[in-house]
Amino acid sequence: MVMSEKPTATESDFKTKFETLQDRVESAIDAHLPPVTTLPPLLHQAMRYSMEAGGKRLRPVLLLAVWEALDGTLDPEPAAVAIECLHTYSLIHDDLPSMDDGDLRRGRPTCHRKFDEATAILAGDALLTHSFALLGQAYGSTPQAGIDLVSELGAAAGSTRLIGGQMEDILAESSPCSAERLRFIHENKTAALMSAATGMGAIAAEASANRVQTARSVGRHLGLAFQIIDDILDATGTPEELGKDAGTDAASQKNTFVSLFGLDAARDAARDETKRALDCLRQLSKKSGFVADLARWMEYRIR
Ligand code: GRG
Repeated sequence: MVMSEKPTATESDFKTKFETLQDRVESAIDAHLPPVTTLPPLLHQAMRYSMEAGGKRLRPVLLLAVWEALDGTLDPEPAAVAIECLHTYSLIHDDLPSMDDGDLRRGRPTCHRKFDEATAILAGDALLTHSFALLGQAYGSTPQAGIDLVSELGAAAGSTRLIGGQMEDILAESSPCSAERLRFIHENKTAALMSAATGMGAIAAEASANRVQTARSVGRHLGLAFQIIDDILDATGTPEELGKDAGTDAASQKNTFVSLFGLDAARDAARDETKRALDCLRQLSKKSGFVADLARWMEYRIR
């Protein structure tokens, strides 16, 4: 059995740092999205509606934290907003009637329920496009970093990663789901963007290719741990503990790590991925304490 590590910061100190980074993300989102009055206002209202609906901001927070741990000097905020725009587009499209047909997202009616389906499709498209335009505009004076950021995000979001994971998840609803297939879905629907977040943090810090690769591995392991922990909590938590419905995976007969391997194996796998993320962080930087505590506090929820 893999042993867990105790967080080094208290829960309250960890939360304070997390909230500081979240606040930085909120201000950057406001600064880098077109105002709602931009023509056509309906589209820009829908984009901001979904972007400003809260959410944990995990990906941009990770990006900023890795950039800080590597003493970055370029402005990381446009990159942080770009990855959150891309993530939000994927949530808007995932909620559409032709996909998950969701009613609520981030505690509010989904974009297509609040507006209509065509507006939600276009708001998702516009956020996806905006994420790349933003990177191009913001990093034009440091072209190598700009190209690397665009290619990191583009590769993670494309047909072999995020979109491929979503496709496979849809296909797995109507045909058997093997361990390999579930791994592919988790690697791509969840871990690809987390890995891009930590990779982009290192690129915005102009780190060496080796360091960028280590940073990517941190995000990948954190993403896998995050997904398995999410599956465990859905099976074991109460709505009060989770702040959202519990038992939804079992009710919808969803393929999850828990349904395929059972709770004990899922806990072991989550601890193993957390440990791998922590090992990569030790290689990445002596100043990666906040990201390490994020991994440890995440895992703490399944103890
Ligand atoms: C439509 C291309 C396309 C992809 C959709 C995001 C997604 C892929 C599906 C949503 C369902 C899901 C459970 C995906 C796994 C990734 C994940 C855990 C998304 C939710 O991320 P959080 O918890 O959300 O960070 P917030 O709202 O906090 O940002």
